[in-house]
Amino acid sequence: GIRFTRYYRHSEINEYLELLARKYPNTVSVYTVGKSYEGRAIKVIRINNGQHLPNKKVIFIDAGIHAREWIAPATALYIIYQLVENMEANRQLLDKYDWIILPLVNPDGYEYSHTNDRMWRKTRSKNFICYGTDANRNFGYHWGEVGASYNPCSDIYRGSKAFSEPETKTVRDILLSLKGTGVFYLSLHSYGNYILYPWGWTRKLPENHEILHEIAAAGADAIRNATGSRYTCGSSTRVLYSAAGGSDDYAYGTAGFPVTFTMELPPGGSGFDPPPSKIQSFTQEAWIGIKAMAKKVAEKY
Ligand code: 0X9
Ligand code: ZN
Repeated sequence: GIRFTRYYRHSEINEYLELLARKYPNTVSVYTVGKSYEGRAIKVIRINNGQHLPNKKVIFIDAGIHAREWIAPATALYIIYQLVENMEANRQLLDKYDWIILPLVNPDGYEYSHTNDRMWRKTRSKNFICYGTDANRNFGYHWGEVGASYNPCSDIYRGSKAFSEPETKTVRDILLSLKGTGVFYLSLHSYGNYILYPWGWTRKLPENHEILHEIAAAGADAIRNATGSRYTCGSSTRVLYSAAGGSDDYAYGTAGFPVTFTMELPPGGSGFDPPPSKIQSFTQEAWIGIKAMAKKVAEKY
């Protein structure tokens, strides 16, 4: 079975999803939704309560947009593990929503951060002189307007155009396919202990910002009560910095998700590398917050 005592590689993550699909054919479906620049399979898992009702609302979670943020894919795997292997405990949330989870958006960068450069952030597409686009500056909502670079060698390179990367196109297509049924989009990143909502491209607040804040605060409160860890909640621009082209802004602004968050998980080691001994407690704690947020979302949408 899966263990949360080390970081899994891309092939192991995909193998775990396929294993669950074989073990639980009635509740789990796994799809290859795209290929990375270097040709790696990008897979999602869809988790259902077994009833397969039409037009069911969906929660969509992704992780690993940024290569070096290893605790994010680990958390996605933990969520998958809990939802699939512990269905009774999550009955309410599975009766109301199908959960679609994409644990590793950027497998090329993730593998590169394992084999060559631990601090790699971007994709691995070739530019004129440098490699990689910041996938979280590449989404087509106010793309490139602020907090992004047009220098291909920058760590926050926006790409040659919106959705220049196969990896961001893959997420875009999932988001658009969920227009109408998708109610909650969560993108897992690290680090800093933040629960961020739109916008990242402007200081203005979105129309339902009070509800967004209430949902984020429910997550932060649940975590603080369980472990004492503190999360800061607020709009990306106001509590962190402005940066356009993020997946959260696109999901909210174009794909019509009423609730979208970027969750910045805790630091460890030099920041992006919590030691393996921390994986279990960090992922468990994040899941407590995510469940609380999903329950709050269920009161509203
Ligand atoms: O800068 C980012 O892409 C995210 N922080 S990270 O340290 N993981 O790189 C924050 C993104 C917040 N959302 C938007 N700016 N849209
Ligand atoms: Zn990130």
